[in-house]
Amino acid sequence: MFKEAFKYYKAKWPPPDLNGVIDFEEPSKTNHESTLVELQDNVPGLHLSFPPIGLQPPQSWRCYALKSHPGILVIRNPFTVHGQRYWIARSLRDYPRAPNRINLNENLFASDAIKDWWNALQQCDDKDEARRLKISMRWATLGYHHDWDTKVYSETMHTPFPQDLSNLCQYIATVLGFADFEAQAAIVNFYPIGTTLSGHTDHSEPNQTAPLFSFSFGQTAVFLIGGTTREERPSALYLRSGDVLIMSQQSRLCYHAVPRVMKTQEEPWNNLPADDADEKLMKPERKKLRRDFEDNSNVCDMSLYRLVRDDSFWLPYMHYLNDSRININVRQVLPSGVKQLPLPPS
Ligand SMILES: O=C(O)CCC(=O)C(=O)O
Repeated sequence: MFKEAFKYYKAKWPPPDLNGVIDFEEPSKTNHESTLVELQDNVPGLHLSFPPIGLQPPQSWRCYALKSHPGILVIRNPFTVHGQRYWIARSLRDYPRAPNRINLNENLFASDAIKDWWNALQQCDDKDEARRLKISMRWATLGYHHDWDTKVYSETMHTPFPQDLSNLCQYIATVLGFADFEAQAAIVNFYPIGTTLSGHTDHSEPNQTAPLFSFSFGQTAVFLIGGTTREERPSALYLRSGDVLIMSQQSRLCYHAVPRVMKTQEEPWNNLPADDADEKLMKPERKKLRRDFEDNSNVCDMSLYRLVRDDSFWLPYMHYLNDSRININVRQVLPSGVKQLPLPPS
């Protein structure tokens, strides 16, 4: 069932009928009403204030659950435009650098490693070479680095997790009632249009009860969520730029995939609002918080946050996003209260 659905939505010709894809932008469409539950009154932390810079206040979030897939939650783009730009720039400029790992450096000697992929891409004069460099970037790992061969996390492949991303997840987790969540590992997936991610479960984490947080930016994905076996029929949903998908409880270990990344009509990362919500968030009542951010520059890179407002800085990011999607997929690895993974037997 899962494989068939994957093939159906991946197909170039004939193109799939997308009418059955659950659309959080138009929740009242067709038969989705029976599938989608708007959660507003049941979100424990909707009253919370002081979201991290770049997030709208939770009172304005639209949160959904899927009746057919208990544990799947979706927040429809809770980011401000500059918030989206910040996370896109972090994903492209910063996360593919040491100490994080990237697919391009797998199996290379350290001396041959690409140290700064985004910069190399910007410096590349040869159009074909630049295209190759762009589309060959597929993932970066942060924190506990996913070992694609053994699928086992280890302390020897562990580097500090970015504090800003941890902070973002912690806030969203608290709003949704998962206050114990600790962000410890992430995969940043890069999807040029036409690429896919086939069906799999995420079961490498010793902690499989903590939820998984998945952030989408750029072009739109068709995302499949199934059951705990490949035999169950999956549901298809659109994940658009800014959407946050949470796999919790029964859905944490369910099969999922991205069979299609498709060009979107809307480009929320480019639509600078006439009424600058971010600017308001940085005004007097936020002064103390801003001071906290600046005191601890790790929590949010304020200089990057200012830079993404500048159109000439933003231009190369806009070009990248014209035909690509980015997904930041964050997990807790350790059981609550545990400080590190057991050492392997000697
Ligand atoms: O790109 C996505 O939305 C999903 C990514 C994913 O499933 C993964 O990294 O395990």
